[in-house]
Amino acid sequence: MTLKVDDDYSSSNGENSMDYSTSTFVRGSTVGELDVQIEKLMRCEILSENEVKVLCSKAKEILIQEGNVQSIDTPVTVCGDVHGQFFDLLELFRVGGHSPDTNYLFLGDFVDRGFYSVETFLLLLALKVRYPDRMMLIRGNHESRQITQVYGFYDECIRKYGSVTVWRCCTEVFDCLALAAVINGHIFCVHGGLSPSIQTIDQIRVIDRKQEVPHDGPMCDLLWSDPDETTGYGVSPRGAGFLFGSDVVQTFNEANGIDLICRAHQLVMEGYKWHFNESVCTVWSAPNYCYRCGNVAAILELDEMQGKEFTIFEAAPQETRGAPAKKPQPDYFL
Ligand SMILES: [Mn+2]
Repeated sequence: MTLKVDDDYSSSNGENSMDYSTSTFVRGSTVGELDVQIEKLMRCEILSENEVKVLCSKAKEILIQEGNVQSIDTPVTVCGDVHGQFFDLLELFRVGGHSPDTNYLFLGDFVDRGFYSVETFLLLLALKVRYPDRMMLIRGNHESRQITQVYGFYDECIRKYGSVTVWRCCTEVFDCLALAAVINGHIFCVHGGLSPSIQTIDQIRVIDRKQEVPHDGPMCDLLWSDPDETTGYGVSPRGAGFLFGSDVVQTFNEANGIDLICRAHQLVMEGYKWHFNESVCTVWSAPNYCYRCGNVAAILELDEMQGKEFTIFEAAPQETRGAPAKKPQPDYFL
């Protein structure tokens, strides 16, 4: 099968209850070391191969303990695809608040397409290890060995490290990422959408997720499907997942006590989009996608009073970016 792509912590009171003092040990290395790595990554500098190995192994330990469906309380800010657009991720943090002051849920597709998938993914991962309850990461269809070999992340790892080691470490982390999240028990969050193989959220909880994204089946569908003006399920033009209609959403939401499905996966020029009488929303967090689409991006801020607010942001100004934006675009951008 040919896979086609795109184109298209909970602290319930928001208080810092943990002690983040530099003497604390986080799984074998000091918080101080981790903080230094985060500062480095925030400057868009890569970590050494050895640092990546250690970071990935800590991240796997944390992620594998999480359920397939993460339970999250508000306040939390939900973000869509980032796709290696590192300087736009910094813009996202500038607009949405820095971690750990703001709790985040990222809906996957951290890598591919942009020039800085390595720095983007490692920064999010370092923040996950540093603040496990305040940084939630779930898997997108690009967090896959097959897709990253076509859309840029693999090549970027080879270019920046000269070997496949870092790519391999990262893909092992991908296999540990959760598949979905439920906020306050009533907002279902997933990268793509629904699956004809899944009627209840409990069915997602029992999937064996620790594997490469399969070409079909429930795990694949969650990461690949899209809402569409259709009835029931339809064939997806992406070659994976399904199109799902408003009737499917209504049935799923009623069966699971859900009143909103929040997903990413599709470029929307306005940064976010409501579907099906506000029972589904798409959040897209890669402004000027692929450095050429001209779209704005959005994040969805959910507060403790059931309030929902989309905040729009634009691409980081050119002068705050690194030089590589001027490099000729590789084929996979076309
Ligand atoms: Mn996607």
